[in-house]
Amino acid sequence: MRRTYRLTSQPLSCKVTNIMNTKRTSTQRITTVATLLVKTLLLSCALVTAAIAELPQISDARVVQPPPGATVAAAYFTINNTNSEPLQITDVKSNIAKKVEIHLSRVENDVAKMQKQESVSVPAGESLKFTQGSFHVMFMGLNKNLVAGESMQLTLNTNAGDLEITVPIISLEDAIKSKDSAKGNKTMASEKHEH
Ligand SMILES: [Cu+2]
Repeated sequence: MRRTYRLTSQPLSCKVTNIMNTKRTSTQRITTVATLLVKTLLLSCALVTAAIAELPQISDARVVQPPPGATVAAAYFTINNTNSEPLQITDVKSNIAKKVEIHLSRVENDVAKMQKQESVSVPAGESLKFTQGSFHVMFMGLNKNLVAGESMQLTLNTNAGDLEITVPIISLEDAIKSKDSAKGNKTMASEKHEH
């Protein structure tokens, strides 16, 4: 059975409250108990961190709200492969469009083109940016209005399991502010797709 993980776009962290600092103890016995508790907390945190470290981390996920009438949109994010094995993204799925594919943008003879990728590999311990002008998840034949402020679900099928990501939909203005080029949304519709 495939493993499915729900990922948020926030970095995961592990909080440990050091009870040694919050509880002043007067007897040796209580201090020992407190030390044991701290050790247990630290150990369980270390175990949780180890388990999480095997999962890829997704950050900065976003879809720019397409202009009215647009039939395509693209999702961008950064994926960090914290595992010691290469990560293979083999497929992408979402119910917001008829067709969902991984694309790579490139410029050939001054013409911007996008090419479907059968899979994308992220080397062990490295991260890969899905971004304007590079890798992106392309939604073609949108069957849902994408509204800024809302979010959409995207599933990445990988060799580490299926990663379910909640992707915030952002306005073009916010995208420009965060350096996603405004040009991007226009060229996205006019760029040629090769399959
Ligand atoms: Cu594309």
